[in-house]
Amino acid sequence: MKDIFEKLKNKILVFDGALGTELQKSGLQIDEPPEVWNLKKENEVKKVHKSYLEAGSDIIQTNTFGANRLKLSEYGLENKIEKINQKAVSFVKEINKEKEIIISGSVGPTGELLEPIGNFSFEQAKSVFTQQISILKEAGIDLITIETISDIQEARAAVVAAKENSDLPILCSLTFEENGKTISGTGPETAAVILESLGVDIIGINCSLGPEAMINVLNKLKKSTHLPLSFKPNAGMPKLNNSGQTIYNADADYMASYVKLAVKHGANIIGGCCGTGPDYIKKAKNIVKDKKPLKRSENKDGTLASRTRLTRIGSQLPTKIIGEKINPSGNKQLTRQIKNHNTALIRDLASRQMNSGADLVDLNIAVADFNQKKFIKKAVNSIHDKCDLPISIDTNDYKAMEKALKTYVGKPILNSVTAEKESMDNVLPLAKKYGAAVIALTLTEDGIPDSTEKRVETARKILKEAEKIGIAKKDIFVDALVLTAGSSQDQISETLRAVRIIKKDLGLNTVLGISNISYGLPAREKINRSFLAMALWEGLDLAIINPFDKEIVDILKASDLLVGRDKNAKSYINRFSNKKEKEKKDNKNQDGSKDMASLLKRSIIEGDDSYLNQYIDELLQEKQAVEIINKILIPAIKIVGDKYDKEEFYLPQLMSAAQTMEKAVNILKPLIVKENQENKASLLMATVKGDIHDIGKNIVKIMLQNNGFEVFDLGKNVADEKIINTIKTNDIDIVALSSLMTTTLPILKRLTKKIKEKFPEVKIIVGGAVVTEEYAAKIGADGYADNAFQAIEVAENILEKN
Ligand code: THG
Repeated sequence: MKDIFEKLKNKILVFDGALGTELQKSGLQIDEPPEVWNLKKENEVKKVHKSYLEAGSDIIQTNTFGANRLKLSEYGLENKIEKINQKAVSFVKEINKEKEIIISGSVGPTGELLEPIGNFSFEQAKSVFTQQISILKEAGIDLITIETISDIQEARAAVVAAKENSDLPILCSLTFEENGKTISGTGPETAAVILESLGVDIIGINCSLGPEAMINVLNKLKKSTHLPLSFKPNAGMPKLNNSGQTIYNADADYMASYVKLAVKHGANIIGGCCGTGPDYIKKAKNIVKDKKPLKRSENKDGTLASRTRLTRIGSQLPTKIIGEKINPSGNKQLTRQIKNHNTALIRDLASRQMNSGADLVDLNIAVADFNQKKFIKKAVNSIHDKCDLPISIDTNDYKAMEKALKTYVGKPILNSVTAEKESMDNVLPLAKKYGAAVIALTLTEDGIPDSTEKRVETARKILKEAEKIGIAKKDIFVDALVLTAGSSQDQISETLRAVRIIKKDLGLNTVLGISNISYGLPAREKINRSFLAMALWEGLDLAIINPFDKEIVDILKASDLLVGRDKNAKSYINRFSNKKEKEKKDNKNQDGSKDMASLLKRSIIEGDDSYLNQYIDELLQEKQAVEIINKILIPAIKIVGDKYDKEEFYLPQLMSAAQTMEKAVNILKPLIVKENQENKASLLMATVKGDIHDIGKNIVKIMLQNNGFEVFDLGKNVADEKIINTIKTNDIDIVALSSLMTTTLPILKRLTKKIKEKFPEVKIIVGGAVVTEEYAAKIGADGYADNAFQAIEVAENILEKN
């Protein structure tokens, strides 16, 4: 193989098309995994590879998409993992006689949902990827292609595994939904930033959508990363033909008609996913043959990200706030909670700082004689479900830092590294490995340098070490260290001057812990506010402050206008125009007492269970349990549904709202008088055989239970017989089936038919990402639901009709 990066410099490369759907044409059964054919029908697999080679593919992918131990174990094949992967590589090697093509080792998702959305840990996922990637590497692939990943956290685990076990180039390709985000809410720009920071070499998009919808995603990727881009659309959305086969409606000409556009929007590699074949690849090759890659330049701004949010930091952009309140120093209540591994206050501080204007939240759990490593995962996850801001991991315990890096979904900032050898040796490699930015303190083995010049020198030293291990300049933020004006007045101007020079001479972004300045002095906020304004004049980019001090936030916004970071005073006007000032009654009654109904409603919407018991107890003094459910909880969850539909909320928020709702209902249930407790109907839920995704189904389940249905949940990947038997033994009224993968659509059809034959009175509802209303009608289902809220409506409509 020639160097892929060399080739990418002035050529558009062509990937292959689909393997699975091609193998189905030669008889692969729908519930048979394609990888089995590496053992049973190797000639058929080689035939497909060869057809792509002849069509002009520069990169050919091994038949190993589902060849990880978890997926294989669904078919009892986990013991054959070596053989299946090794043979797959040998097939491509065998046809690659000229050694011209790049052998791409295909690595698909584990099929499990990672924490905090699911229960599978980062470590568990990493271990599954490590095993498969190590086998593929030994077998001789040229490129690791991690693809069809819909959760950025799973991508993180896979990339870290790949980096840890090989030096091969890495292509990481995500799957986006019609709304232009991954299923768990990550947009292309955010994904690009996270993947780039992890050291991925090529970023890609594949599957799920046809080429038209994918061009928009590509366009956004193009603007947010300078890395090469890979583009592998499906041949449109899958449909079923009359004999039950999955078909794709887009033909080769239609697919090829988008190739030119894709190149124009930055694609460096073109291929196809489900439903595409050699005829399309041949046409694509012809089109790109004499096309040159689009030139793109690197964005030099600093970037941080959460799962759903991207924050840019730079001299031309508004100053960003790091909220400092999650810090036990001087806070007895927080200290006590941290010692008890209680996260209530951390959650509360995270969401309140976000609502007060913080752009990031600092997480500091340093309590004396306390094992941070044992608690930090819980602490990070408590921020996850309350607040979608990037975090600053403020600890000097390297073990705890690593744990936080594994847990946090996004690109956080490490707070901090110093110029001490031990610190640089530990922190910098962690930042590099897990894709984080880093705050560099101008601190040496001899303490804080006492002059501007020595501080700048110290920053330069850290920069040099960081660049040595490949950390980008834009990922380093220098903190020239603020001492208290109470004892070190002469140091104030040294710190401020250092900010200016570090920006000018080293070209690095800067950060300061503003509140340090007033330590030990009275009326601290006045000093903090004045000092902030001075630091902003020097060009400070990131301010660690207390966002609950509305004045200091206002001063920051006003200063941004004065120093030219707020073009046309846009955000200043937006913040201080009359209409904004008038809003916010903060859930208070007219007499100033707290309105418990609003607080409970807000808890559900924000997915916060910290004070559920308290709110419900108070409400029960004057309201019936049924009334609380009907008038407060159900309207709250409807608001969540609306927000989800409007794309203001994503899956994690939906999940945590639904879980909070469930907890509230469980508190109230025992109090409801018998007659109201009767279930409306019994309903069976399952994800059909072969389908291992149940993220959507679990939400629907909670919602249905909360709405009075008795739910029998059989889980995921459920065999037909088990479903049939449960209908019989539990006298089921409604069966709700979901399918998230195109390959399981035919099973949905088969099962619907079986159920209708045996139990004509039982009603069937179907749903899931790949199911359409048209398809539901075609297979004879009684209802179709697009989301959890519709599912309830549909189920209730069915009952009314009976
Ligand atoms: N640089 C960097 N990181 C930092 C600092 C810095 N992290 C910690 C600190 N300095 C910034 N954070 C705080 C947090 C709280 C306070 C000051 C700075 C503080 N707390 C009150 C006290 O200690 O008395 C108590 C507040 C309360 O009761 O809630 O002042 O310089 N990179």
